[in-house]
Amino acid sequence: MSTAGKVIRCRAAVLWEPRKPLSIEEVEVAPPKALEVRIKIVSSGICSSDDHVVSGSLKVPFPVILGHEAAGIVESIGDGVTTVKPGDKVIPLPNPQCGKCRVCKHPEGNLCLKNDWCSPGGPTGVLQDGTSRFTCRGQAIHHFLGTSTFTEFTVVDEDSVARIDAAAPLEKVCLIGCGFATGYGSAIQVAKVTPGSTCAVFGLGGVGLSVVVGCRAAGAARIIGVDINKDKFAKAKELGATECLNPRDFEKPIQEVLVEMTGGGVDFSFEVIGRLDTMEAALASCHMGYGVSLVVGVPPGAQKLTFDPILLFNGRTWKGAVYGGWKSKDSIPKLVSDFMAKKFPLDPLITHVLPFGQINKGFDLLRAGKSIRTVLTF
Ligand code: CND
Ligand code: ZN
Ligand code: ZN
Repeated sequence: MSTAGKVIRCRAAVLWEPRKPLSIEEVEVAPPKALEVRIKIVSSGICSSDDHVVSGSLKVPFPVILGHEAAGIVESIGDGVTTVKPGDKVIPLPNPQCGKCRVCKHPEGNLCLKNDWCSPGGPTGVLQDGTSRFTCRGQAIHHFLGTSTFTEFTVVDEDSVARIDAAAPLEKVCLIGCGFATGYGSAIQVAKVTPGSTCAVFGLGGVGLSVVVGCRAAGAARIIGVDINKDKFAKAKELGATECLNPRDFEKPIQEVLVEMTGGGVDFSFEVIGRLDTMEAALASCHMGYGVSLVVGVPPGAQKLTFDPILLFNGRTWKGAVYGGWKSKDSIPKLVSDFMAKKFPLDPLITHVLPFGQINKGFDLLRAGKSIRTVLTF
């Protein structure tokens, strides 16, 4: 029997307040309003950005349903939706592409002004019409990054969903919804890594390893992975890192080690952790005169950086970008096609697959540094 137009009762992981476990609850998911899409989630990765909310370092309105790296199937659509239809395989987009705002119209920009992240005063946790589609125990539950994928069903704005190849394996391509797209795009199209170049990647989690994959695809000659967890090194080398360093093995700061071992500094560096000290270390690791450093890790809330501006004056470039610079609705389907054409792997990034009900175990594995990506299956 069709569920279109009806409220769906299903299981979702609700985070009632920070620093608590997620709670599997029965929630009500309202039908999509005009220009909205209801999606049956099939798989969802756990990204560090979800954990930043749990730990309290990323501030969003509570209670909330987290999750933003997923794949699913359209269950029903609201009035006026033209780009997807029921039955389509889709990826929800934590960075939307409205196609109409100033950033979407700019050839280089991708941080759509409809992204809830850009709301003046911080994230609102609601869809574009200003309301939520989730309730639990009589209370409205907030959305996260316009996606909320730790639930059997979610509702998103049409700007926040892309139809993908009907043959795509959803339990893998969910990683293209955030971590892979972010890391890979940061290397190939934000930094624009050049053939023969030397790169340093700080942080070898799911996003950092995707930067490594991007650096290799761009033809970098030397890719130096930096992480305090040496257990990440084998996978980094499998994916293209030529060397790996643990800053704790050295007396001097890691930026000095990198400058020495590269004869003056790297061409491109990436901070993929989300810490102020490593952001500055990554910048200082670049060669003066032309080095480019990219901030990919989400900055910790309410903290400021002091750094020596001579680093910039001397010709280094410091950039940042969300979502790998991709204009999401246009690019995500192409990335899925590239995966289907075997242009890059995703399997090495998936270290664990767990049923949705074990979501807290998935977060524990991430925090303990034991997983790259856990994919939850529904
Ligand atoms: P994950 O936690 O898997 O990886 C982080 C890695 O950093 C781990 O391997 C740690 O061992 C390592 N690390 C921690 N501290 C240090 C240190 N002091 N020096 C060296 N290495 C260290 O995280 P992830 O890969 O899922 O995400 C990485 C960051 O990217 C995180 O901040 C996340 O929020 C962010 C991100 C950004 C975007 C975007 O659009 N820009 C999208 N998704 C995630
Ligand atoms: Zn836009
Ligand atoms: Zn993410």
